[in-house]
Amino acid sequence: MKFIDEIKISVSSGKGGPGLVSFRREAMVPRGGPDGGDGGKGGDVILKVDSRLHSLLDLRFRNVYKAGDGAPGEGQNRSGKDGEDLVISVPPGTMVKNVDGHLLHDLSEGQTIVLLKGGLGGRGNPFYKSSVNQAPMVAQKGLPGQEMEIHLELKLLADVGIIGLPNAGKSTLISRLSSAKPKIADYPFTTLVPNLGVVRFGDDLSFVVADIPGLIEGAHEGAGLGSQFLRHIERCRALVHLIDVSSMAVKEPVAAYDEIRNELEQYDQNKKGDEGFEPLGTRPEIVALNKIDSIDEDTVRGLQAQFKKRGLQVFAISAATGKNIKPFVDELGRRVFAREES
Ligand SMILES: Nc1nc2c(ncn2[C@@H]2O[C@H](COP(=O)(O)OP(=O)(O)OP(=O)(O)O)[C@@H](O)[C@H]2O)c(=O)[nH]1
Ligand SMILES: [Mg+2]
Repeated sequence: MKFIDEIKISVSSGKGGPGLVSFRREAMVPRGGPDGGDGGKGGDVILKVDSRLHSLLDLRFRNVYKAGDGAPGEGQNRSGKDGEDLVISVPPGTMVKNVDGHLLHDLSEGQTIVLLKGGLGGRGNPFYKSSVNQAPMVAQKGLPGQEMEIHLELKLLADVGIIGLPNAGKSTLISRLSSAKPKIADYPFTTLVPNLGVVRFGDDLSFVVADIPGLIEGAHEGAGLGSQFLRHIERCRALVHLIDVSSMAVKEPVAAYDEIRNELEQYDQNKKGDEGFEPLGTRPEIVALNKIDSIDEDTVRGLQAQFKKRGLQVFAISAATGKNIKPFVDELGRRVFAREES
């Protein structure tokens, strides 16, 4: 089971700017002393943890990252400008390894590290001035930057778990929401292990959704395949409870809903008292009625009303056609990020 997001990038810090050879020129001062400025320092490569990030998705589009070089020194003892630091934002939990797989850093919330320092700028010619050499014709070169290839790895934890009976369309939904490509088929128990997908939200946010094998009655006692994976959703901030509302569904929508809810509650009972356990039953839940492409709109409205009457938040979607997916994802994203802001 691989729940790891990983990328390989090459990073380099900036080189230092060269120092300048220059002499003061002023009216009335026939032979001014050396006044070549120092070169600017090269930019550092900095890794900064941004808790709003949930994946390495944003780093996929480039594989070479370079900080700015320092500018050359200038006359009148003016130092060259320092090169711009390169700041790479990564999600909490990102592990930084070298090409040999050796762990260099394990970055957690709030951390910022300088991975590579920029080269120092060279000194201008005043540095070489001495009693015997009042007019040095030399200045230092800047020091080179550093270069390295790194592997970034992130163990994914799902933010949202999709639960439901077998064949409800959970895998279809995750393939609609993300680039995950799970197996989809028109029979139950297609999914044997959980799939994770990274969902883009807004311009620069993303969250992780897990599709777990279908749950059935008795899951809390180990029936079916889903039970052993319920623990994967223990860390999810929100649950999507997916319900097949097509005529092919094995259960009426409300009965299907109750069956799964009952399993969650039994699971919670069994786990009650375990250290750090937060019940699944009280987790924020969004009901998604799926396969609405296959039934008429009145029926959809009637079903929605039934769920609303029970005080549930309900969306009617089609994972297959994409209908109503946009507002649904927006709500999921709001749920995921709401807690962090508060
Ligand atoms: N008409 C219609 N069919 C859908 C929709 N979503 C999924 N299906 C079909 O429903 C069947 C089951 O889909 P899956 O995504 O494999 O369901 P699952 O919940 O992951 O099933 P398990 O992994 O077996 O628990 C497939 O034949 C899908 O093509 C939908 O929105 N509309
Ligand atoms: Mg599946």
